[in-house]
Amino acid sequence: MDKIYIKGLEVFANHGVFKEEKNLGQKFVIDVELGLDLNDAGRYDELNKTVHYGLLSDVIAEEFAKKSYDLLEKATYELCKFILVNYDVSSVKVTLKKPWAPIKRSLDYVAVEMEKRWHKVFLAVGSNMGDKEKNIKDAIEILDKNEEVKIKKVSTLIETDPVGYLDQDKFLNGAIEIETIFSPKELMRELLRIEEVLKRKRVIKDGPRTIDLDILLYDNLISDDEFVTLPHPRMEERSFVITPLNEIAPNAVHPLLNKRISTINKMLNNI
Ligand code: PH2
Ligand code: MG
Ligand code: MG
Repeated sequence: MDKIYIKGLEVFANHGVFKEEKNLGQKFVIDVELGLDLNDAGRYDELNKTVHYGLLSDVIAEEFAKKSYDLLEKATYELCKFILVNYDVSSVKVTLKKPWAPIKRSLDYVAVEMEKRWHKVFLAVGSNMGDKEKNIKDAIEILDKNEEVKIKKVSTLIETDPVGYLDQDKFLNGAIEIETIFSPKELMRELLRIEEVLKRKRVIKDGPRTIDLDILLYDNLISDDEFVTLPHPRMEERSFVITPLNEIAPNAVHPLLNKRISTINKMLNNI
């Protein structure tokens, strides 16, 4: 990945745990590393194909001094998020140094460093209660309003027979491609929150629901975490997941099976 660096940007601001730090302020030194594709700017010599580092330095300085946080961690995190959300970059690394930290020792500085980026994620969506299409549209709209999520593709919604618990209405199912700066856990919490907003009640396992939002793939991550198991454990067995996913991402690769979605789709649907 190509990089743009801003190193040693000095900003006077009021972040700190102690009230003296909040009142008096102090010097901070910020290093920023942007990860982005600079090929076209290199080839065509056009400013609008890259990020203007002069303007960005001013905006960072202004944004950073606007707030007063307790922790270097919080100030660093917020700066990463601000840059990812407002600039066309795929990753950002911020190092935040505090050379005048109130420590009665001789030291150069204390610092926090964080790296954040946009992750490519595929979601499954399903509904078999109430106005199914509206439930799914509403869920997508709520997701889209979140600045930490970008909706990239939405599949056709297909009607499917219930799988597992059979004594329930037909489902409407689809797949969604998003980019997000949420971690898997944060994304799962956000999906559960949206399910709650849309009045999902957990009564019967695999039973009727106004909305179900599942994380299928998160980059090519493999995880046995109980809260977010990745890839989604039963996705390759479920035609109601694979069929819409195949429409929007036939060439995506299942990182455990090491097979493309198009291949899994052919095996599953006997094509
Ligand atoms: N979801 C389930 C269980 N069964 N069947 C269909 N057709 N569609 C679903 O989304 C679905 C299901 C558990 O999440
Ligand atoms: Mg599900
Ligand atoms: Mg679910």
